[in-house]
Amino acid sequence: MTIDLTRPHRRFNPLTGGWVQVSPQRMGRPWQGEVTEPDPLPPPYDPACYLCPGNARVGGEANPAYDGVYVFANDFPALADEEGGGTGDDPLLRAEASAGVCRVICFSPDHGKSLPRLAPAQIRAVIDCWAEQTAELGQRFQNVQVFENKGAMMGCSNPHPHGQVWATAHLPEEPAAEDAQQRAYFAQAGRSLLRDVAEREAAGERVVEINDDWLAVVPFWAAWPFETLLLPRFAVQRMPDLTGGQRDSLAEVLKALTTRYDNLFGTSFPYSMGWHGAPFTAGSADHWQLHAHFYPPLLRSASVRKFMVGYEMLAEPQRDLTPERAAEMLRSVSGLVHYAD
Ligand code: H2U
Ligand code: ZN
Repeated sequence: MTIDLTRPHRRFNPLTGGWVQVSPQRMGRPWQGEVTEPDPLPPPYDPACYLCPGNARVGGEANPAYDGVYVFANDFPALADEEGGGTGDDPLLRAEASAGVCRVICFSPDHGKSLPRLAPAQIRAVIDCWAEQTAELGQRFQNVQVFENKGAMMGCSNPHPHGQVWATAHLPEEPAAEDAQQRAYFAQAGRSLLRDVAEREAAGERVVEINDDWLAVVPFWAAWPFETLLLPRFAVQRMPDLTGGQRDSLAEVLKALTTRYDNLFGTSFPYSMGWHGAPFTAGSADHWQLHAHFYPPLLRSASVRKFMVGYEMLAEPQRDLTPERAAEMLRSVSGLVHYAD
């Protein structure tokens, strides 16, 4: 590299085709803005929680006394499960119908235990559920988006560990951009973009967690302070294609990565995470590689968050903390013992 990465520079995100402004010299600037309270650690059962076993949901329906992973149809779905009609023909006021399905996935009956505090076998059950949902909904919909909003800071409505799945007949913007970028790279290089990234990063300074099958790195082009990219170290296009062994080793990496996140600031680390796999579109998906993104908002403590505002909204994402320093900080805390245990 011929440019000085200790001075202001921009980095390219080959997965989306976007750029990020990196400003390492600003790390020391004083902070006089918002300070929010960390989320308190919740009890194992909350009688007022609409996701706990046996409790009534907002719509009135009661959850069964479930003891593992529990999936239900979202009572307030963002999409309608039937084909609407057509598209408008005004090029300036354009709309198109969108159909889909929204479900909620409770990770475990324990209200107080988020992913890092679940046993590996329980995390494996969550992975199996993600894979089943993807396979089932992929038969009817082009895109299946599995994700988790965690923490009030990310707009999560409830601390009970849960995620969501939204399946849509259309391909939404983020996966569409990744589809185009991976396709172009594959056409030009004859190899998978993310397999090349995984190989390039495996021995490098941005690694946070690694085992024989999986690699978690702060990507070179990360926009969020402690953003990570979770990559398989083998070719795989979609979650249902993972073998039992690959799911077990994924459970290990997920537990270790989320334990590091929580230990970093001694708080239940908020984030939005989710999976991107090949869409269920006709034609070859050879250019695709399955992966997960973690986008946490915290910057300097349990209460100081990064805002994506002025310049980010109007120009492009910007960060002060370098991805290399973020990876070093995540590596410096335990991935084995959670602060609350
Ligand atoms: P969050 O993961 O962002 O907290 O969203 C939780 C989802 O749970 C949200 O989409 C749904 C909301 O519509 N929900 C139900 O389906 N039933 C309920 O009783 C409450 C919340
Ligand atoms: Zn609960």
